[in-house]
Amino acid sequence: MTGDSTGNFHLLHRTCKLVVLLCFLHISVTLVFYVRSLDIRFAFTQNQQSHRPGVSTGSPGVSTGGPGASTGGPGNQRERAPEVKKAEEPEEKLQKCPETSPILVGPLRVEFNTPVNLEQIKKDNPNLQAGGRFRPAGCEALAKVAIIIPFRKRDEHLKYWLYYLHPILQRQQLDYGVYVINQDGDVIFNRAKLLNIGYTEALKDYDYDCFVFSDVDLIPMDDRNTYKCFSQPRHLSVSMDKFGFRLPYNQYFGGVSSMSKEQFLKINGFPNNYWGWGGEDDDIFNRLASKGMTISRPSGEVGKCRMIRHDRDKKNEPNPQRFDRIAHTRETMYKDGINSLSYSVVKTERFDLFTKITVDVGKP
Ligand code: UDH
Ligand code: NGS
Repeated sequence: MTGDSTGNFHLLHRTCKLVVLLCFLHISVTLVFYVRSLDIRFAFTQNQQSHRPGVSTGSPGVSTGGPGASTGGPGNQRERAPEVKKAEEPEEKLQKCPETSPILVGPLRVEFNTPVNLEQIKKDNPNLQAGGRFRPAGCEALAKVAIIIPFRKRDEHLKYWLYYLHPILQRQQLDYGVYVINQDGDVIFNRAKLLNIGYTEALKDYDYDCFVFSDVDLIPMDDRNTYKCFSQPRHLSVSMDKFGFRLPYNQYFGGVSSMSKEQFLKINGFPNNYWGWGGEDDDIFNRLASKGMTISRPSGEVGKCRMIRHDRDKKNEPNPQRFDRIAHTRETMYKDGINSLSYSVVKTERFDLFTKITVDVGKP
């Protein structure tokens, strides 16, 4: 071997060693960063689960993490490195949902000829939580809405209501719960008192700020008719098929309406002494008017809805006292309302699609 080739060999040897060293250094640095990123992602997932237990994370139809989802043990909290905290901070608070949900579809086909069943409705709405609760996944809902349904022996209607309304309410990106207030026994029906009870009971469950009061047989025909509250009390069922898709009279406030907690309390809630059919919705209208509130309504097109046809219920005959009562709302509303409500809860049942509260409302 010549001196020249020996020199070349040494140079090549040293270059190789340097390359190997650089490779090793590169792999080590990559490995360190990879392990760190794993740690951050793990900590972030745990943080999300512990802040939003049981809340769906997909758009309607996609679900991850049910009520049983892990909430992260205290050990994991202690092991969290300071830089991990920094990484999760911007993710902690979800952005507010947009004023108008981007996933609405507009007009809907509503019919009551095809039977629906609860098992199928459950499968179609996998993101619901026990008791018929829901929160949108990707954003913080603008309203926390309790939907109150006065009820007795209308199970077939309730199935259609759940079938149509759950997907609509989810597309409206509401943080909502469905409360069916079931009047126990066979005493004459009292719709407005059941609504007062629904308001009271729902608030024991969650910090709702908006209340939608809906008959069980009314289905909206357009999901742009958002079941939320507005700066004025809202009448939502403004163009019903049974009235030829128009308001029966200007002051009509029956069917489906919504009120914020503040608006509801301003009128001392609803009357408790309308036993039987009719007039309680007119009394509510009088209460609102006497407090200087106006009625907000969607357009006739957006406010279209269908009623499930049915016969008059037993024990809900027209109330002969209703005309006299609505003539005196302004005098009676301060002593008859949420401040004078008395009832007892017979049973509370948390079903997958709704919470059913059976109540004893007393008698006239
Ligand atoms: N409701 C019940 N069970 C009853 C009575 C009323 O669940 O026995 C509830 C239900 O949510 C219903 C709401 O109270 O949608 C209002 O009932 P309503 O009887 O005052 O009003 P609706 O428009 O019927 O349902 C009015 C009489 C219809 C007579 C039809 C004759 N063809
Ligand atoms: C009015 C009733 C309301 C009732 C409305 C529509 O006459 O309670 O009809 O009734 N007021 C009085 O009786 C004082 S409906 O056609 O939906 O049965 O909501």
